[in-house]
Amino acid sequence: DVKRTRKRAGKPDNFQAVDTFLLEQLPIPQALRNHLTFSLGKSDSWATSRDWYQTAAFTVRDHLMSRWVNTRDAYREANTKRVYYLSLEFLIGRMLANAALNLGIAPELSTGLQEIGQQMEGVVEMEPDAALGNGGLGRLAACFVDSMATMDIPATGYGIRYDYGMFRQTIEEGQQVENPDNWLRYQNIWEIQRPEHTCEVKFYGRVVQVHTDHGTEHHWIETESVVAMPYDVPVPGYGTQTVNNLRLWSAKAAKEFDLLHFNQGNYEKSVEGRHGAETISQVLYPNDASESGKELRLKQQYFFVSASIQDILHRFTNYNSDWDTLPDKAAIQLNDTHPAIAVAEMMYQLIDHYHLAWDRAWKLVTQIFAYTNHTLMPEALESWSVELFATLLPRHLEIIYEINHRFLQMVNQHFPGDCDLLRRVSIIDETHGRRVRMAHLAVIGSHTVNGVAALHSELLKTTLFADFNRIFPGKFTNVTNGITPRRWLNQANPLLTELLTQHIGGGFQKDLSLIKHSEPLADNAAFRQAFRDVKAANKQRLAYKILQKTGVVINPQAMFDVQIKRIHEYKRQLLNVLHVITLYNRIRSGQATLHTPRVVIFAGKAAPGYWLAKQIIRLINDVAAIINNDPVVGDQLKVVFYPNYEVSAAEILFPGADLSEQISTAGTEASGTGNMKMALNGALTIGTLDGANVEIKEEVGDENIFIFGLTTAEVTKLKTGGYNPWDYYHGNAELKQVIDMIGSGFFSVGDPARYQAIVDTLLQKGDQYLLLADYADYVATQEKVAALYRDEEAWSRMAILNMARMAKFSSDRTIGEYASRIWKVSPFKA
Ligand code: B1H
Repeated sequence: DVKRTRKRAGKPDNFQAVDTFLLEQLPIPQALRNHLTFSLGKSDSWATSRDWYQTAAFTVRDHLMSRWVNTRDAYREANTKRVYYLSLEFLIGRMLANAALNLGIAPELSTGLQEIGQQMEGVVEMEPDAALGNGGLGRLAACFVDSMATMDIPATGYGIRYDYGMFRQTIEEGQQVENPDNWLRYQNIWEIQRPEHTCEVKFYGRVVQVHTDHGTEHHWIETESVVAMPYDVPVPGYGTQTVNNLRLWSAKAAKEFDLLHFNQGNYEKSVEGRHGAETISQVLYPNDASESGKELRLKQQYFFVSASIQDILHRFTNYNSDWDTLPDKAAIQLNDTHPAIAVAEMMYQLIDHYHLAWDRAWKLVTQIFAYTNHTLMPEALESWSVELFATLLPRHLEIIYEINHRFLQMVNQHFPGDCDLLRRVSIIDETHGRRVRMAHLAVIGSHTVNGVAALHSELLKTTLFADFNRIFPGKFTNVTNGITPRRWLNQANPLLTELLTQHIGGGFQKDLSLIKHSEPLADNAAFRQAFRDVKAANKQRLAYKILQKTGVVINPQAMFDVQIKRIHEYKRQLLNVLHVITLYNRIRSGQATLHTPRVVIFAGKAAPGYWLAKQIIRLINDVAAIINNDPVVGDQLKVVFYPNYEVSAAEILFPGADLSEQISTAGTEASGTGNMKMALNGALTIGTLDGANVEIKEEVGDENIFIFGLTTAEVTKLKTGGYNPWDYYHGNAELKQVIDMIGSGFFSVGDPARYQAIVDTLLQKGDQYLLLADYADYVATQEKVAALYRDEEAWSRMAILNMARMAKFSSDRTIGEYASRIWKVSPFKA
């Protein structure tokens, strides 16, 4: 409190009372004109569409600023407990329309732009996506910051300001090509550099022990430093004054020029050193759900974690003097193990820098940290070689050894003599060379560990973390994922938003439980018609985008069957392809024309090093080329690969979907969130009992979802009993025909071997994800889907019920659970 007074001294008492700002009071057309002149230095006779975007962005930003400033001042003033969400990914997308929506000025902006001859839709499209994430995990972080601001939870997101975000995908001759995402090429209006909050981050060097009167001190010396420069991004809540902060760190060379090299006249060498430091924040690793194992990735993790923990502790010491109150002021959530080094970093700073005793520091750590696990996939579980750790972070390796030593001692006391248990739970994996297991560090350093859907959290307790669940009973819990209804309903689907508002009133944007009031409308024929009209318009919009991006003409009357997500074997895009080819064969054999025309739409990126996933993309495009150009097929079936799936594309794709494909092998998809986005926008789901599909089924009712395939238990049983894909291949003539076509070059004329590897994974290599086992049920269930689609009243009734029963999947509900059960923070109104 003493320090706070000191900090505030020198400011006039009424500083905060200045709460009316002239810029916000200007009529929007006037504000737009001002910015065009005074911020861009242009007149409308030579303004480009990008200029208009920037003009609009500056105008909306003016409406954020005072709330952003006031929110920060109010949190400081009240010295409130805060949540820190640490994530290597924030997949935000575009901000202009979202900020305008959340601030409640979207209609004025739209009419204001019209008055000066511009269309909102076109202006919005000039903004590059902030694609600082891979997929679901990164988008979840973006939905969470939106919800935390909307619910007035004092929260800061910490991440990396990558110079290049997720690569941009183009399709050339059917194949994925990765292009750099130079999203910062033009001025980024949504960030403000804060050089006064710069931190120093150290790497390499060695540790020496220094004996003092107070005991042994550890000095980490001869290190190399990198500067962490923060850029702050405002996160406006919906229908509230709260604007929270997202702080993204950028790496800068510690010395702009290495003077030694410079003085020796070696100008190039001095610039090289700078380059080395700045590569740390240069690019997002694009390996969704599998680890890269690269030294630079560990550097990225430590870089942003160290800067963030320094920032958190500086803020704490500025306003507090008793370390034991730290858990009353800070809760830190680890978004997967990517920031798990924070556990060691907090110990390092508390002990080596602030001179706390080990036990006191450790108690604080375990009261502050919580960890969210997002996957059971073994290839995603992070571990770093002890040698790399020893080189890059020698002091942290010592700290991890000490944490591990004390932990194993504790385990040994509770489970005496169980050496195998000790080996299994140790932070150090001794079986694959010596490696540091980041998940073990995260579990041991956290008070709570959660999975992201009920099934996933149960599997965590019974499989991956079964030992830890015995050691720490009660530490493991579930918090089912959610999505923000601001972006994924209101912004993406304005027509549906308007229709809902007419019938149930507004308010569901902020309280999605209100959407249940649309349930009775499922039985209202006029509403069903209006609902179908909305879907038809969204399909038109999507069909037009598809034409623009791919040149494929599609029939908007057809069922839009949509699978959009990262390309991964476990997500089974290949199973969808097997079904597509089955339909094609049925058409060709003249068995019956398909009574339900379909457009099967795929979108998603493959990790650049994941060769088989890239082959799957190529196969989809090859299959599309054959089917789309076969005159026998005509309008009955079309296949589309929509390139460069990103948040802004998702906003067009989800509202245009009739059928949502959620077909991962049971037990592999931790949650999924696209499943929620599609159901909320009135698509029906065909899916397995995996991830959050299970809870979607519970909400919508068994009769309103198409579930097929093996359950998790059946998958395990089949695998342990010895699964043989050949049995299914020989037992199903249609399946055999489809696989033989892929293997014989039907879709790769002149290059019959092209898809040998795909066929081999299904037959020779054991079909790890059980596509063949689920094929027959999938095809049969698709027939039921097709039949229902022909009954448009029954279909729309069901689609309305899906939408009406999605309340649970608001990320506001999710954040409410984290806040009360894990973070122990309450809303604070600025
Ligand atoms: C999810 C990841 C992920 N789980 C490693 N794990 C990464 C792992 O770059 N990496 O190293 C990046 C991402 N992402 C997803 O999280 C799950 O697969 C989804 O099922 C889940 O909905 C989503 C959010 O919880």
